[in-house]
Amino acid sequence: MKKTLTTCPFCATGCMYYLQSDHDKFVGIEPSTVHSIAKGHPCVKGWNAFQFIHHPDRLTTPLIRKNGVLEAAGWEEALDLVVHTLPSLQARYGHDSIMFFSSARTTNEENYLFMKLARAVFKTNNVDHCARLCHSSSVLGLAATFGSGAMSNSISCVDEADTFFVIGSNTTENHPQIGARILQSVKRGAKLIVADSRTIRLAKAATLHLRHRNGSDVALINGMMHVIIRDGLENREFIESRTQNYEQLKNTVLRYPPSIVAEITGLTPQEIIDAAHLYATSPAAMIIYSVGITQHTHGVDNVRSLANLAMLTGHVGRPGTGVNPLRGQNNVQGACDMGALPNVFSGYQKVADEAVRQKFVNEWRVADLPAHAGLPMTRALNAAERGEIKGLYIVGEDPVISDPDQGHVRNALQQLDFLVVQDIFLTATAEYADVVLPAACFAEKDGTFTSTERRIQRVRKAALPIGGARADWEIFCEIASRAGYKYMHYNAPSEIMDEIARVTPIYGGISYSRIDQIGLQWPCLDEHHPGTPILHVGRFVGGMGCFCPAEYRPPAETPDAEYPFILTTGRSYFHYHTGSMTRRTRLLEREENRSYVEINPVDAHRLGIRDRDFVMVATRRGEIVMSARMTKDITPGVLFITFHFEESPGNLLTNNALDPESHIPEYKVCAARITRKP
Ligand SMILES: Nc1nc2c(c(=O)[nH]1)N[C@H]1C(S)=C(S)[C@@H](COP(=O)(O)OP(=O)(O)OC[C@H]3O[C@@H](n4cnc5c(=O)[nH]c(N)nc54)[C@H](O)[C@@H]3O)O[C@H]1N2
Ligand SMILES: Nc1nc2c(c(=O)[nH]1)N[C@H]1C(S)=C(S)[C@@H](COP(=O)(O)OP(=O)(O)OC[C@H]3O[C@@H](n4cnc5c(=O)[nH]c(N)nc54)[C@H](O)[C@@H]3O)O[C@H]1N2
Ligand code: SF4
Ligand SMILES: [Mo]
Repeated sequence: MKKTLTTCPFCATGCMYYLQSDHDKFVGIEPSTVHSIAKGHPCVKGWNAFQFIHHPDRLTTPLIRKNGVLEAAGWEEALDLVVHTLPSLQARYGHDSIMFFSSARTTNEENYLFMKLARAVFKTNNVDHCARLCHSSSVLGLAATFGSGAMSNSISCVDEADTFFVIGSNTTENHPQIGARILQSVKRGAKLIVADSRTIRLAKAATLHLRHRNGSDVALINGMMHVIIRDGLENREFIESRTQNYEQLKNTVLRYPPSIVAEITGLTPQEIIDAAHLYATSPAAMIIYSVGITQHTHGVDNVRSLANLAMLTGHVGRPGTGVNPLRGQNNVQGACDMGALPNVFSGYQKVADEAVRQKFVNEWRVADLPAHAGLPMTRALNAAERGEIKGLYIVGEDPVISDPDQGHVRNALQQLDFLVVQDIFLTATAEYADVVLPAACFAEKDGTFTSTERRIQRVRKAALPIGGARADWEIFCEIASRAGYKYMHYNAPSEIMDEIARVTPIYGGISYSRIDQIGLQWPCLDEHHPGTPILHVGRFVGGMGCFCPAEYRPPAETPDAEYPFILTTGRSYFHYHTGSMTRRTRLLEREENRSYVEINPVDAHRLGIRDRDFVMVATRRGEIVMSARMTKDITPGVLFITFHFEESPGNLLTNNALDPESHIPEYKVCAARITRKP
C-alpha cells in the first residue's frame, strides 16, 4: 500500500491528507494529523475524495464530433483540429473572437500555462474562470478599499477572535473545517453574529441571528455603521492614521438610521443596534463572508461596505480580525493569482501597464502582447449568443449547469462555430463540444493549489492517468508547440513554478522544495521570506485604506403578484457544484440524490403543500419540478434550492443580471412562484 500526501480537490479550505493506493487502485484517505487546518479531520467529501478517480465514466480518449455525434479519436487528430481551427476563426473574425475559460479545479501551474497560451500564443486577453461567478466582487471591492482582494487573515485567526460576524456564508456546510473551528471558539466564549435569512447551523449557536431580507446587506451594514458613529464607537485613531475618505462615508451612512434600515431589511431597529454594538466593542472581531454577499448585482457594494465597517472600527491588520472572503473552489485563489483573468497577468500585474507587458514579452520571448483587457466569462457567453464570440475553449468548467439562465447558456453554446471541452468526465456542456479532451485528475498529476488563506500547497501524482487521459498542463504545452510556439516546454510542473516565481512578485519565494510538507502563504517575496499570515498589519497593502461608501440598491428582480417569492440558491454539504465528482461517489449520492426546495411551513400550508410533495418552481426563465422540504429554517417568503442536480437544474431558473463592475450574476435573488404538482 502506498500513501501520497496531497491537497483536497473540493473546497478552498485546503485540507491536506494522504491518498491511499494499492497498485494504482485508490482505496481510501488517511488524514494528516499535522496539517494545520484538517488536523486529522477532513469532511465527508474529503474522506471520499478517492472514489470518483477510477469511476467508469472517466473520459479516457479524445472525442471529435463527426456527423453530429462525438466519436473516439486519437490525440494527434484532436489536437490538430484545435490548433488549426482556433487561428482560422481568428483570421476570419479577429483575435478577440475566441475565448478561454480556465479552471479553478486545476493547479496553479495549469492556470498559468493556460493564460500564457491565450496571451502569448493566441494573442488575446479573453481568458477568465469561475471566480467571475464567485468572488469577482471581492477581488474588486477589497482591492478598492484595502489594496488587495484576498482574505486578509488566516484560518487559525478563528481561534483568536472574540466576535465573529458571519454574513452570507454557510460555513459549516461549505467550508466545514472552518465552520467547526468557529463553533469551537463559540464554545470557548466567543460571540457570534450571523446574518442570513436561513437559520443555518451556525445561526443555531449564534449570539445574534439577523434574518434580514435577501439582497438588503448594504442597508444593514450602513445601518450598523450609522449606529457606531452615532454612539461614538468608531476607532478615531485608526481612521485618522490609516484611512482616507472618512467624511464621505459619514455623510452616506447618516442617511441610514435604524428605523429606515429596519424597513428595508425586515429587522427590528434594536437588532441593528445590538449587532453594531457587539461588533464595534469587541477587542478582536472577524468578518467572515462568502457568496451570499458577492453574488448580487450590488456584490461589489456589499464587499466595500464590509471593508468600510472593518476600517471604521479598526478591526483589520491584527490576529482575530479582518475581512475574510472564504474562497470557494480548491484553487480559485490560485487561478486568480495566476492571472486567469481578462485584465491581469499573474500576481495581479495589469495587462494595460507597459512595463509589466514588456517583462512578460521578454520572459515569454514573443514580439508583443495584447494591451486591452479581455472579456469576463459572463459577458463572453452574452457575446457568443450575439454571434460575436466564435470559438470557446473550456477547461474544467460546466456552464450549462453552473451559469445563470440555462436556456441562455445553451443558446450561446449552440451559436458557437467551435467548442473545445477539456474535462475528466463528459459534462452537460460537452454535449455541445466539437472536440473533447480527456484530462488527468488531481490524483494523477503534480502541482499546487492555493487555499483561501493564500497558502500554496502541494498536489501530488499518486498514480498514472487513467486510459489515454493527460495532465492539463501537458495538453497546453502540446498545443503551444503544435501552434509553432517554442517556449512552453517543461520537464515537470516544478519548472513551471520556477517560471511563475520569476515573474510574479507575490510568489517570488515559492519553490517545490520549500513547500514539500507545509505550504507557504503569499506574499512570499523571496527565497528567505517566511510568507504572510496576516495582511495589512500596520499599513494597508494599498498604502492608506480607502472608505468607499455605497448606497442601497434593490436586486434586479423583486417579488410581485405573479412571482411572489424570493428564490435564493446555494449548496448542500454532500454535493459539490455540478456534482461531476460527488454524484459519482457512492456514499454522497446515497445521502442525497435529488433536488429539493426549502419552504417555510407557513407558506406551505397556505399553498396546500406538504413535506416531500412534488412541486413546481417557476421564474421568468423557466420551471422545474422537485420535492418540497418543509423547514422553519427558511424565512417565510423565501425559497432555497441548490444547483447540484442536472435532472432539475437550479440554474434553469436564475437571473442572468450582472453587477456592472464585477460582472457577477445575481444567483442569490430572483422572483419565483411555487405550486403543488397535482
Ligand atoms: N458542500 C459544498 N461545499 C462547497 C461548495 C459546494 O458546491 N458544496 N462550493 C464551494 C464554492 S466554489 C463556494 S463559492 C463556496 C460558497 O460557500 P457559501 O457562500 O457558504 O455558499 P452558498 O450556499 O451559496 O451561500 C451561503 C449563504 O448565503 C445565504 N444568502 C443568500 N442570499 C443572501 C443575501 O442576500 N445576504 C446574505 N447575507 N446571505 C445570503 C444563503 O442563505 C446561504 O446560507 O462553497 C465552497 N464549498
Ligand atoms: N444557482 C447558482 N449557481 C452557481 C452558484 C450559486 O451559488 N448558485 N455558484 C457559482 C460558483 S461560486 C461557482 S465556483 C461555480 C462552479 O461552477 P463549475 O466550475 O462549472 O462547477 P464544478 O462542478 O466545480 O465544475 C468543474 C468541472 O471541472 C472538472 N474537473 C475537475 N478536476 C479537473 C481537472 O483536474 N482537470 C479538468 N480539465 N477538469 C477537471 C469537473 O469534472 C467539472 O466538470 O458555480 C456557480 N453557479
Ligand atoms: S473542508 Fe473542504 S478541503 Fe477540507 S476535506 Fe472538506 S471539502 Fe476538502
Ligand atoms: Mo465558487
